[in-house]
Amino acid sequence: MRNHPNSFSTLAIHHGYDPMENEGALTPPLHLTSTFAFETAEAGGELFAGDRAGHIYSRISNPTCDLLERRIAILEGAEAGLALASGMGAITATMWTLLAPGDEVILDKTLYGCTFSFMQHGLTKFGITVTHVDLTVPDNLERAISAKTKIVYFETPANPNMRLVDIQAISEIAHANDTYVVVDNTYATPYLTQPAKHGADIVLHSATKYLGGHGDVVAGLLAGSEELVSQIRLYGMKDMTGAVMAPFNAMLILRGLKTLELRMDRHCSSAATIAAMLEDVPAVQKVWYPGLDSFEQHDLAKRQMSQFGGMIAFELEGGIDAGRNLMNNLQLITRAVSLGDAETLVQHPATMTHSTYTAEERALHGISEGLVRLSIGLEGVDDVLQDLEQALPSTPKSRAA
Ligand code: 7XF
Repeated sequence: MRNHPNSFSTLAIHHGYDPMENEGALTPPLHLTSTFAFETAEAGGELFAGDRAGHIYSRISNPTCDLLERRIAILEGAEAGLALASGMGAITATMWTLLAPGDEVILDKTLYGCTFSFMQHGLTKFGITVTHVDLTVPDNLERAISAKTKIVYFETPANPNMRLVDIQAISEIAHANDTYVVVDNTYATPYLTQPAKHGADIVLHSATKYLGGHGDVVAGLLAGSEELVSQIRLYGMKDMTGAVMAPFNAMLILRGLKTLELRMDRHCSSAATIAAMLEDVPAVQKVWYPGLDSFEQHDLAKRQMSQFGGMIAFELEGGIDAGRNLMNNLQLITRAVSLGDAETLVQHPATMTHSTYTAEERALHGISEGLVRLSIGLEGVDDVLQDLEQALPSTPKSRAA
């Protein structure tokens, strides 16, 4: 096996695959098959009983998905991985597996809109209590956690307002209370933060975003211990949601992972440049980017992230109307939801990704109505800067000709 376990990119490109075991094919084969033949009737029975290793049916496992699962596990520093149909598939399969009526889930205040909706309106229909706690202050968890609490769940950085949660501090409190920690690592990716190494039990992703990286696939991934991941595979994914990843999509994510490190370096350096420019514009009221000295949790960002990511949130003087004007004035930057693509994308959370919250809920959960979200892409940074500058109400002093 040509494994060089020290480098992120080397693992992302080589781990778990040897061309010489596959007729020399450089690119792993795409196993487009729904079902797998059994050598004998007895062998089929043994596979079902779990007494023999192998594949049965692609709603349980598939060799192309299996390679991707091994790659996300090693990149996250976890024992096992699981490939699912979407980020929401990863989230729902995890929750349906670990929870039972009577349990409580403690959530951070800010979550992606559909995650919030699933927890708030979905889980609560089935006798599960959902409690939102400001997890940016770990002591708040200490006060809120009880014998009923089964899972502590959060995003870091959170979509859309970039708040960070101290994974290690939260995990210590949760584990002292026999509670699982589930972290949505979509914004950071394992290249910037490996939550399992800070104590998270399950790390999950919308692989639609940076991991795929090209805006051509909807997919989800998760990683954790063999035991938990196997439970989620055989229950949450196989029976409760059926949210299985298609082998073709696994191939696209495997391809995306090969360049994750390169792409993230570019996303991060361009975002840092653009965040600094925005902060310099008089019409910009506030910029949220973990790499800025002005970012409230900058110290935690430096401890927990190797770089500060490709996402920026900001608010203009004049709130939502000014934000909409800016969005409509952009010529290169594309008005679209999703993130982590090669194209720089802009969207308005209150009316788009976070419109699943009511206005009152957004106020309670720290999602301001005027917030504009940028996903910085891979274009030449000067072109992105220029587009923002021509669309903003006034040119920043430091870049004025
Ligand atoms: O099911 P999906 O692959 O779309 O992933 C859901 C999801 C889970 N966690 C985070 C942190 C996410 O950002 C997402 C999807 N967010 C997109 C966005 O915020 O633009 C969805 C477009 S409405």
